[in-house]
Amino acid sequence: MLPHSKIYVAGHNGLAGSAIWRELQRQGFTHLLGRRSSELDLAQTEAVDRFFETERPEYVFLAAAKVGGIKANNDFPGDFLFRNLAIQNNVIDAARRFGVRKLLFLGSSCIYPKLAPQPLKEEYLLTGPLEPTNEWYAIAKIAGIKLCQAYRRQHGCDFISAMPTNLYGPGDNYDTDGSHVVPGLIRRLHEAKVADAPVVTCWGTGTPLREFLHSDDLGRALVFLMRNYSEEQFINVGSGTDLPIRELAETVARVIGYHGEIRWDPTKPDGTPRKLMDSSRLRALGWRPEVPFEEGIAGAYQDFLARL
Ligand code: GFB
Repeated sequence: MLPHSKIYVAGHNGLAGSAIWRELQRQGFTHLLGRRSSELDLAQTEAVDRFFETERPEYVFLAAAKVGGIKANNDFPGDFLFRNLAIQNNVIDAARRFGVRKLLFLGSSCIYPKLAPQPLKEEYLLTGPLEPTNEWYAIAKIAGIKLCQAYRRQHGCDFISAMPTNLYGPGDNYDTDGSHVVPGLIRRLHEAKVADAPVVTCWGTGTPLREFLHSDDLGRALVFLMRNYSEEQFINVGSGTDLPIRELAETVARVIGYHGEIRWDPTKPDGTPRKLMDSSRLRALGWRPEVPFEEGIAGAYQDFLARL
């Protein structure tokens, strides 16, 4: 990529897309393209084609997707499967037909089998059944990986895929029901603090283990991959450490200054017991995560307060 290359970040307002955008700006790329979903519905083939025909982007980061936490995934399986297939099919195929030089497709750690050995290596894909709460999203993401690989084989397209672990950072969705656990807990515990509530109840048992990566670290990894990686094999992007959700809740409470009791509601789903990525392939290329966890959580809380 050259400083003036035309780069389209699909999903540039989302958690991942906005981090990619900031990193591209930081590295001096000047010709960035972004469209809000109200301006361009990526699920509409004709609209996507018109955009590619008019703008002719040279590089594409495909970070647009219908995303959500465990409850949203479980409640809206049809939307998660259909919208994601439509968005990625439209963008990846338009990128092929309109001569995009390189495309990076963003997947998710939930593509791996629910009970795969840990840490999760790239080669564990499709070796067992998926976690039921998010299999619809996972199936769409697996199809996206496969489409990039198939177009590389059949058409010689330089399309690559990266699988980030659970993300958090500025610009997250702080909705209580639809969001992921970090923004969900930030909101829940902040509201408990403001209300001076003696007890707050969180979902599940608190025992599942999750690995978290700050979106700024993801942005650095993805721009690095766009510049340095051109292989069929998709690649994991994780921080390398995980912690129980219970410990995450304690960290968020400490950052926020909530001193009440945290209780757990086991009638709510836990999801997969653990999904720690093996990111040694990416680390061998020279990338390292930089944001310390508690510092990152404190920054996310400041972002939440600023958006209140
Ligand atoms: O972040 P989360 O929704 O995603 O939930 P997953 C992680 C864990 O946190 C689960 C627990 O065990 C939840 O039960 N949890 C506790 C909460 N309190 C809360 C809360 O207030 N909100 C939320 N959301 N969780 C998602 C997938 O799975 O991960 C997506 O559904 C995607 O498809 C994403 O892959 C990265 O890690 O379980």
